Amino acid sequence: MYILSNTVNASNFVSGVDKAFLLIMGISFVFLIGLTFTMLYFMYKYNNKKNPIATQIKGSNTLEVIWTVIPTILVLIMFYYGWAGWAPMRKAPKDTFNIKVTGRMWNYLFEYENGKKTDTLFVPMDKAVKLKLVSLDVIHGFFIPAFRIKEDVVPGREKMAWFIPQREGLFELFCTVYCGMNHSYMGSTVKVMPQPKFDAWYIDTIKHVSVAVDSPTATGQRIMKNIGCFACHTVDGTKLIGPTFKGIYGSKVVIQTNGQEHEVTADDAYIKRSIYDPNADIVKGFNKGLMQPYTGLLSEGDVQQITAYLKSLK
Ligand code: HEC
Ligand SMILES: [Cu+2]
Repeated sequence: MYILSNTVNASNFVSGVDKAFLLIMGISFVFLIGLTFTMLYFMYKYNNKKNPIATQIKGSNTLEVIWTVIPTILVLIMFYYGWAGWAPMRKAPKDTFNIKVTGRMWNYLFEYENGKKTDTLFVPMDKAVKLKLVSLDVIHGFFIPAFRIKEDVVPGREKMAWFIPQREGLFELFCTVYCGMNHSYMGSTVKVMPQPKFDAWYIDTIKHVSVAVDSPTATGQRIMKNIGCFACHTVDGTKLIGPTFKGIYGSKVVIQTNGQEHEVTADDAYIKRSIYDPNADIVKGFNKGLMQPYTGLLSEGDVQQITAYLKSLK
């Protein structure tokens, strides 16, 4: 996969943000150089040997005015460029292509208005794209550096971001907030396609993350990979944040329900309950509240495919 590193005009916000950044950087640089050299010059000119008696300046209106007015003007200029770059980001145009972004430990899920769901963000080129950002657990940070788009994704709130992608290609997408052990898994990609190509991709789908594949268990595995189950579960016997799936089907599991310990057999119903309502029964030795319910994200059919896959993990 080739990620574009040249981001000139990758989105409509690049020039505004870059202008503010370069201006502030430039002013800081001028001050750094200016102050350093002034300091060195004064050290030379006013040292004790050359200038034994120090001159005291008491009350100078000229100086007061200079060091009040000049910084004020500089700060206002910086504010103006910052504001001019930021304000349009808060006001999306009316006609947008809408995508819902769900952040959770540890992946982003992108849902389109036709029901398509992906783990890579697909967007049409030269069209305003509006994102609705929600988090199911903790605060995540949605960041597409090439587009100069960054927005906190806060649980219990709905945030908005919009942009017009202007270059075809692949761009990086990050979570900027350290959100737990596998925070780095939240990295993903944005794929920008010209409108006709995008349309073809958009129409040509079945509803779910999955595509039908030959082997009876491959679909389940693919669904789980796309939605991020393997951030917390393995299939090789290793314990991560959640129990391993190796040999899970039909095994005896000790769980706690409302603090009461008891043993159940991991059958279809148990697996379904573990996916839709994971915090009702907690597997002994694991923590509550880490796995979030997948209600609405996985259909009954998806759960059946997942169960079929888990059954195959002897
Ligand atoms: C953020 C980490 C995390 C993610 C992501 C996650 N789980 Fe879990 N899962 C856990 C933890 C922790 C437990 C143990 C506590 C409990 O029972 O809720 C668990 C328990 C389970 C169990 C019961 C396991 C057993 O040994 O009895 C099943 C089944 C399960 N998860 C399936 C899934 C599936 C399927 C997905 C993806 C759709 C998924 N999990 C995604 C953390 C996660
Ligand atoms: Cu995150």
